[in-house]
Amino acid sequence: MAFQLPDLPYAFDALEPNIDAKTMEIHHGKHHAGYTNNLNAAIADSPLADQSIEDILANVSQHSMAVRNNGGGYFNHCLFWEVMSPNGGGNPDNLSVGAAIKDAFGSYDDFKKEFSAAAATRFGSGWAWLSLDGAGKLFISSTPNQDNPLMDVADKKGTPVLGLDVWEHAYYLNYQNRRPDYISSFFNVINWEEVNKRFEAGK
Ligand code: MN3
Repeated sequence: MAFQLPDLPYAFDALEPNIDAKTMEIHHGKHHAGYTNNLNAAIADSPLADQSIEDILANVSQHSMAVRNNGGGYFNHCLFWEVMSPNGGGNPDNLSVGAAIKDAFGSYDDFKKEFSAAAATRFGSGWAWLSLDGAGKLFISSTPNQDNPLMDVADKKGTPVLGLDVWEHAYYLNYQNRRPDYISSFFNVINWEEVNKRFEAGK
């Protein structure tokens, strides 16, 4: 069963002005579609074709770079669309993930500062993550390229509950070189209900 490109859960222009419609259309319809097609080509007629994406990523060091790059790209963007919403933003103080954020980072503002720094200082292309570790505690990390914390090659492994794409293709049309402005806008569209769902499921 081949992996499928999921529909965006909202219209291309739904996240404006934080993320523009043209960027969303190309990002979903070209980039994410490309990762999906290339992943399917890379696993075709191999035992990986019957595995879940999570299982593939957990042993990614044993697979080809095509599986690592496109499997990561497939999973990461599936998560990324879901953790944003036109009704997003605000803070998660009334959710259990909000309590866990306070516990791990001191306050929502401290979390925001640390997550933003991880996203801003990732050199070149990659992602910033909020993830659950094996002990059920939240941590922030960043990964290069299309790597993620589910991969056995990650510096710090865990279950991602929030991710931010900081490849230039995610923001360049609207923000050009102003990655910090894009990061700051991302907080206006975070779907905390979805992040909380992933947090509850991952505990
Ligand atoms: Mn991307």
